[in-house]
Amino acid sequence: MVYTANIGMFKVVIVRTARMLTVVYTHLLEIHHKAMTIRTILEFPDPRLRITAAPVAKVDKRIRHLVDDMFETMYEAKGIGLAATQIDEHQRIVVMDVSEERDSPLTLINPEVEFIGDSQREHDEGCLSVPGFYETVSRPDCIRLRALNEKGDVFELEPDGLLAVCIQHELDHLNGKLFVDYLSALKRQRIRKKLEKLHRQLA
Ligand code: QAP
Ligand code: CO
Repeated sequence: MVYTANIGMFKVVIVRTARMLTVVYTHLLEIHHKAMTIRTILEFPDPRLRITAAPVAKVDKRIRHLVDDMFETMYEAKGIGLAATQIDEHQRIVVMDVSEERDSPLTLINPEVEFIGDSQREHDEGCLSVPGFYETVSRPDCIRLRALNEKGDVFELEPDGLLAVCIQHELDHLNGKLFVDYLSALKRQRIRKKLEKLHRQLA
């Protein structure tokens, strides 16, 4: 008798003979399709962070693969959000996870944001592309989001708090904008000089 079982990512083939129950071989299932890559994150003041991303025409296998790479890259870097622009892919895709448990992935493709009401809120922001710097930014508090998910289905959200801040921050990336653009020219220049120095030392 031959049995097969899926245990995690392994496919196990079990052969039963008269007195033995033997696992004769295991092999990786789906590893080819699920292979993910941690990608390099561009850092300020890299001019490629200023490129406006193009809409995704069709959510296909290649887009889903890119989304997987983005999650892998974001989680590895301990980020809560990453826009495709930050890994030099100029398509309108964002991945996020603002949960403490790191178990609530959210994919936004071709996101559109509308501001509801006119209350603003201040929040400390950082950015994987501006490592080591955190500054207070004021943004609209309540928004309505419309986007496609990784299956290509449209969905809507009316987030507030950290999720609303993060969505606006990531959508800015797709338009070539960074949180440092909301700071004074002096603060922005200081950050740029410090990062340039760091990049020279690492080169
Ligand atoms: C955007 O930013 C954001 O400097 C996402 O050394 C941040 O994930 C929106 C990070 C705050 C709203 C509030 C930054 C990781 C991650 C760093 C991030 C660092 C390591 C930033
Ligand atoms: Co950012």
